[in-house]
Amino acid sequence: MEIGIVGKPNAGKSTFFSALTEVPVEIASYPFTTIEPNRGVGYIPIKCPHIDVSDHCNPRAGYCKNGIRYVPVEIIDVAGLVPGAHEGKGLGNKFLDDLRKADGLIHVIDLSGSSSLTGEIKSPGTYDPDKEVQYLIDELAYWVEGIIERGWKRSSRGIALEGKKIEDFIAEKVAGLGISREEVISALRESSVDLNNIDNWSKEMFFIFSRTLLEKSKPIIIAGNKADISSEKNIDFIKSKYGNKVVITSGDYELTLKKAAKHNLIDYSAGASVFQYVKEMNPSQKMALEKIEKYLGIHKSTGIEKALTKLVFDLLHYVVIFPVQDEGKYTDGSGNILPDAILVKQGATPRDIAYKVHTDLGDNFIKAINAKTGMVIGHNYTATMGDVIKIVSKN
Ligand SMILES: Nc1nc2c(ncn2[C@@H]2O[C@H](COP(=O)(O)OP(=O)(O)OP(=O)(O)O)[C@@H](O)[C@H]2O)c(=O)[nH]1
Ligand SMILES: [Mg+2]
Repeated sequence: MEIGIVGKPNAGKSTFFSALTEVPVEIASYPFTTIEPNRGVGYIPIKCPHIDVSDHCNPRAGYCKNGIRYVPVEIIDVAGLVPGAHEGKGLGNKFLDDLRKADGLIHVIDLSGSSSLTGEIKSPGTYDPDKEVQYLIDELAYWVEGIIERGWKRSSRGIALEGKKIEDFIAEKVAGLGISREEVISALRESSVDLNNIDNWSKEMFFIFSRTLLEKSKPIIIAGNKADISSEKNIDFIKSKYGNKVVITSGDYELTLKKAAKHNLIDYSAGASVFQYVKEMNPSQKMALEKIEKYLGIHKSTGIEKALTKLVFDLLHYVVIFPVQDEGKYTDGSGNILPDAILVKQGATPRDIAYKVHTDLGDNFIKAINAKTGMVIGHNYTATMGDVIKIVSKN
């Protein structure tokens, strides 16, 4: 699973990335601070099933703290995207190719309205953050369009000659974007493009189709960021307009909390709504943390982990399951408790899960057992969050 962070320059993408991954990166109040992509691992917190059998578990990747398992997800932070990037404005849109494999995107917007679409900084309330939402979707669609249009005329003639189906022709072009043939078919249907005249698709047709394909293949959660300096009016507006597609965030506060926890000033778990003071600190540290405490009292969390969780669970429809060998002890062959927590699509069958664990296990699949109930899982079972599953195979 890979998630990309996108948005205009100075929206706070790298701060958000660093808060999520704890990878130290360059952060500054001038546009295009990031040029080369930053890569790291973020974590999704879920209740750990180890509490059923033990007081601990042995994660191979990620970690477990106070009964909460932190499941790893790859995160990429890229350069700022400006309006007209597809025509070469700013750093252009070529760098988006680093997001080809991303399953979904977090769009960081400056909810405080303190920066323009090109990243110019002014005082909060100067700019309209809602403008960021639309132009970004358009720019991403232009990027997809560019990939589809490459060599289109030449190869579209070939389709007619070879008798190739249009969906296969397009699916080959976009396979590198992680887009499936089924998604191509449904985007062709939904965008009502002319299937009998593909040599003469208008610019508009290409764009509508590309945007539809983008919506299907790369769901986007909006992070209404810099909420610590945003007006209540902006927060209420964005929440009411985008509902469950938006999370209110402060990358800056999350980064401060993570740093304070690292220096043992406070005890704080990623995504939590409270933290505890651990030792004496200087007055300015204390003041900064008290401000964050007040913010958490209102918003319940900094929203950083919540944005990632919401994207993966609610928009991408994934669940976390735990494969084990011993369904009584929740262990692998070496006695490790719940070593793996894997992300699978909601609705994955037991055999899909077996393949996700190991190709051999999928090929030799016999049956799966739900460790919590001890019952064999039927073919009509669909993976549910936190399931512990034993796969029985031929060898
Ligand atoms: N108040 C506040 N400031 C923030 C927040 N996140 C980032 N900033 C500030 O916004 C400025 C830009 O932050 P970056 O994280 O470098 O932004 P970016 O989107 O990665 O910028 P580019 O790499 O230039 O595209 C810096 O001065 C940050 O300190 C936040 O949540 N709240
Ligand atoms: Mg950056």
